[in-house]
Amino acid sequence: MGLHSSKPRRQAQILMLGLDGAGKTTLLYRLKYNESVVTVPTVGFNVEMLDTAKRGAGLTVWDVGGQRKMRPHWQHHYADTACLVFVVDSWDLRRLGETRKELHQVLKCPSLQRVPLVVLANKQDLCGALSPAELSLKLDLRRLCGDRAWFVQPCSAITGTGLEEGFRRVVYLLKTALEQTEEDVKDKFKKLKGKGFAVMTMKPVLRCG
Ligand code: G3D
Ligand code: MG
Repeated sequence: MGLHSSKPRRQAQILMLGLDGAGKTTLLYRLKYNESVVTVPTVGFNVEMLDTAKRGAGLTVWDVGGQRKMRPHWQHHYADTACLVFVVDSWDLRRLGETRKELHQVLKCPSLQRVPLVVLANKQDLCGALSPAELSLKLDLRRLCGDRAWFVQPCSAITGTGLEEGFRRVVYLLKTALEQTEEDVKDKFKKLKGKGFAVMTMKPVLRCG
């Protein structure tokens, strides 16, 4: 398994976005290690590979920093995205307006036009977190998504609840599924590094689904 296997493995690129503090990095490493990790604000991006139930195929998950100053750089990751995962802090009602604005902005981009969307309604372990139905209304997802395939998955990166279901849903929704190989992923990785993006990790990972 991993980047150095002799047979090219097909990869679907999953772009994971969301405001800073939504729980993206915690979630990624909860999936990877099945334990909580202490995170620092992501400057640049993390990249991890997940296996899927489809033999010889995997997901490459790009966890891109969500701080305000990082958001203009999100667009550099749009190319070849097979599914967009947008992580929301369902408990922080004060940032819902900002969340909605950023999500709308991302979905307007022509290169993401037909890309399916999975919203991970994170932090469901906290009392007062919005349910998926409430979140869909607050983010105006039905209108925003139009005929785009989309789904809202409740989860908690702290307990792990709902994460595998969320990524199973990603696999289910993939349209341009699994067309790329690990060589393509390595090329993209090099190009982004060449543009001066900081990368925090790139390691092969776990089984999902
Ligand atoms: P980001 O990568 O989206 O910026 P992080 O977010 O993964 O760095 O998480 C930001 C903070 O939210 C972290 O707390 C993390 O522990 C917390 N967090 C992430 N997911 C959950 C969750 O599902 N439930 C709860 N209760 N907290 C979560 P700190 O205190 O380190 O800032
Ligand atoms: Mg992060």
